[in-house]
Amino acid sequence: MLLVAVATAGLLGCAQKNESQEDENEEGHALLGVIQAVDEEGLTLTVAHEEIPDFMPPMTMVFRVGPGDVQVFKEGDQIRARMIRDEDGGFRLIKIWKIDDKAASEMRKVNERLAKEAEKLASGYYLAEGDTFPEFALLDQYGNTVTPAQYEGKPFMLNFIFTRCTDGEMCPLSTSKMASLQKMAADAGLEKLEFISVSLDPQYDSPGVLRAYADAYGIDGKNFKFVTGEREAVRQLIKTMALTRIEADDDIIHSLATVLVDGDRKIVMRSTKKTWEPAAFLEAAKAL
Ligand SMILES: [Cu+2]
Repeated sequence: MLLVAVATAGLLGCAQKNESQEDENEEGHALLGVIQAVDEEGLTLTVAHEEIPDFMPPMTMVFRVGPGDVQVFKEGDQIRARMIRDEDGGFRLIKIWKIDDKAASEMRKVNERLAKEAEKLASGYYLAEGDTFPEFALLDQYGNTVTPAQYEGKPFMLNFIFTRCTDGEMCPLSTSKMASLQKMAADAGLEKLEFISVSLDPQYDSPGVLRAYADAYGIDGKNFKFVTGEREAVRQLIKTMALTRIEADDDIIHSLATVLVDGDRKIVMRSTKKTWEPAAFLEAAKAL
């Protein structure tokens, strides 16, 4: 067991401490701490954590983490996570999120506007071609905030996926097609076109999980952001796109929406089919 006892009481005084998105029945223990070291090769984070009530006093420990987590986080980051035990008894952190009150409050302001836009839609209505894509603020696979406002003057492709999706015809195929469209656009000299994939599973898809997912597909993250964040913001986005999303056991049953948005944030092309064609979107993007 990799335990180093260090007093770390009172490390975190932030408001965000209590704003985790955890459910009562989530596995493991809620953990708050500060990263002391990142081991990229060993895939571990050394974290000085606060007391875990009824389980562990404050101490500094080495935790196993995912391959994306060692890319996203750095020494000094304040984090919240879930601590679980691997089968061999080793401690692992999952669902790791950086605590950043300033960024969180700025994102919340944007997402309040998103909620207002979603509320304005009468029931049964969604944003279609010709409508303005709503504002949102989510975190990408680098831990940076993404909002459509950052894309002013640049068209973007946007779709919805989640990393644990096992239906080969749904998310895995969509991601492959987005990745090939990214290549096709680059080959066509369409440098302005950007790509955004919104996670349908923000509770599981932390920035580190999305980082590992993008890497597994060999995706160049320069103009392709996988985003996640506030569950409520994702829910509102789903509503504006009229997506189905039903949680069933460990799975999420969902429909698809793939849109092309122009530099003025107007939706110019929208498909809800599994069979959406990258070539058709490429042609539409070329015409912008
Ligand atoms: Cu899926």
